[in-house]
Amino acid sequence: MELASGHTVEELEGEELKRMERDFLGYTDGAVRIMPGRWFFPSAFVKFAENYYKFKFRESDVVVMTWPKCGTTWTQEIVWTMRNNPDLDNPEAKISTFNRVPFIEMDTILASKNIPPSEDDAGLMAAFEKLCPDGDPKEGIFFQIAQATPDSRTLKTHLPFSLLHPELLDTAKVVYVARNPMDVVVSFLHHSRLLKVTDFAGTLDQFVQYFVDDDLLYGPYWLHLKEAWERRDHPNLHFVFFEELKKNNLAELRKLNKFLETNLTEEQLQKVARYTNFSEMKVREDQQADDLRNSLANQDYLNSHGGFLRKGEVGDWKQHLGLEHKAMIDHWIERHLKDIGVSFPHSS
Ligand code: PPS
Repeated sequence: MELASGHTVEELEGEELKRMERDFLGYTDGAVRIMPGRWFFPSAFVKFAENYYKFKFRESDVVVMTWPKCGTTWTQEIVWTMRNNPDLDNPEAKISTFNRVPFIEMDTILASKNIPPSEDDAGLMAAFEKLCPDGDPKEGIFFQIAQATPDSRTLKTHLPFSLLHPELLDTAKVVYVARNPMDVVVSFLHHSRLLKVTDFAGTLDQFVQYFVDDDLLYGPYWLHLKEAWERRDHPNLHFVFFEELKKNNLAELRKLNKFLETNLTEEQLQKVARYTNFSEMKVREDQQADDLRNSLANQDYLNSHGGFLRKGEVGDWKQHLGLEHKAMIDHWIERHLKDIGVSFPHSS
């Protein structure tokens, strides 16, 4: 089967599918690899692939693009706040970032377990009915909300450039965030155990193996990064490292100020920095826990291990990964990233 992007679909089957369904209890409806690339998704991706590829970006859009767990939520909150709330007086900020910054392919992620029963989520459906009065929920609630959101949109995606509109970068601004793979693995393991859509039941060893085999949700991190890195000189692409954002926060915000053309004063940038630091965002996460987030999480795991904002640190992997895991990921870096020329600052 050929997709609008020219990719073909390979369905997982046989022993491989059985193994995946044993380790990821959330994969209840099959999974696919999108070729070339080996991008890995729940089967529902196929239904929405053309919508994503043809998604109409606008000149006023800012798209925050990352592989999972690289710092999307943090960056989208920074970008949204810089653009919409630099004096911290916009009442819309009370809505959770999850609902202010449309996540383009969320319908695909939720479809594997068909949760939440989206049409029972009153807040989400109210937003859908307001923005898409003629919309059909079956065609993707999140996708249609993203499409119908008025200017100036700040959008979130984990999709790689090759699965999105080829003119994305000539149309809209993209902020790409990269993070060192050791911390990404630890963060993604937490996420995959926390969320019902993945519900990872395996061990840390198995999870690291899935990572180096490029078999986690969204597929190869290195290829995602490569596609962005190759475009880094495009004037509409701004490349950020999680580690720099953490270490030199204000300096990174100044760079974003220039890229986004937000013209914020130093005082406003300092306000944004404070408002988006880990502890402040964590307080808001707890206060804003909405129906969707609650219904997405395994409650026992949430109560014992915490929510999406876990640690927010650089180098926390050292508390979790053993020498063998490090060697496997180092080998993965050597094999895939060395030639691309990306190295992660402040990570060793
Ligand atoms: S997701 O679910 O894929 O969109 O996750 P994503 O937002 O990309 O990444 C989640 C990790 O980012 C951390 N985070 C932060 N770190 C520092 N400061 C702030 N403000 C912040 N907000 C989110 C979050 O805690 C996840 O990392 P870990 O290492 O798991 O804590």
